[in-house]
Amino acid sequence: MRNMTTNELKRKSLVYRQKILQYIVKAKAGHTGGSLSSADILNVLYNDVLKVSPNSFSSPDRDRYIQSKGHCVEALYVVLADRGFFPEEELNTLCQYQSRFIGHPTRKVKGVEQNTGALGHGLPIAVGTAIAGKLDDKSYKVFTMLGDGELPEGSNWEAALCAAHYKLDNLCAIVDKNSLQITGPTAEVMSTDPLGRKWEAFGWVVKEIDGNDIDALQRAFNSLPFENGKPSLIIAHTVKGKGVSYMENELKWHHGVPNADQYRQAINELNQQIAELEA
Ligand SMILES: Cc1ncc(C[n+]2csc(CCOP(=O)(O)OP(=O)(O)O)c2C)c(N)n1
Repeated sequence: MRNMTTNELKRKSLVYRQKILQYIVKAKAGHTGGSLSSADILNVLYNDVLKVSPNSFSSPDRDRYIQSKGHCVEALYVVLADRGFFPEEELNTLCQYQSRFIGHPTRKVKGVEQNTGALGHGLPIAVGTAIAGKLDDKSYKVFTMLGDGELPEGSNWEAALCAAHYKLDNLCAIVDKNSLQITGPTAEVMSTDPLGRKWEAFGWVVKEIDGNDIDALQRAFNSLPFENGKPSLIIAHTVKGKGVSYMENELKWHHGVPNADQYRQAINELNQQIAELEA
């Protein structure tokens, strides 16, 4: 946790978006759209919510964040580098032969709690970690972020049942609901709506917010747990490709890599948004 103003956080999200693109271009690979949609969630978590730092990362009392939508690792790496878990220049090796910065989260990178990327694993691990916290009488909180296209994995729903059964009010799951997945709109590939009512039926307390709104994210995280004795779910409505006009809501940017002209335009657009924020 750092005491940053909301405006500082908003600026940080824009810089994070630039860095996500920078390292995806350098690697010539990456999950662009879903990293951009989730940048604000990760920003608020790591700069305003999570009690974890490079120094406390080995402490049993640290808060845990497990990234279930592991393919969007570029966003996580950029935020972890900014928080000092490793030197940012190491991200220049992203996806290169023998680099530990592979295209999905790996515990070889300091700050990463769990190896993920096969969808449907993060929530079950988060549930186990939250149960362990209760058994050990620890006060840490457990957070996990899922994609809406990830939710059809059955393991999520077993974990959802389990979290309510064990009254895991130390657990918060965030669905980055950008409404697109890899092959099409989530509603067409495998509809998950009405999403909130499904989770409520499983015993969770649900809040729906604009997941690209820093204030809304801060308010939601500040009110955890939403109810004592129940796990909390934030449905974060986001825009895939957020911040770059030609990427927003465009399926092909799920894992598209911008060419030189596209990259220049994206950085310019984000610079423009930074200038507007500072005006
Ligand atoms: C078990 C498993 N099946 C399939 C995939 C391939 N895959 C990678 S990303 C993706 C779509 C995920 O969509 P969503 O969770 O909505 O991610 P976002 O749109 O936020 O990037 C799929 C099916 C995978 N990584 N793991």
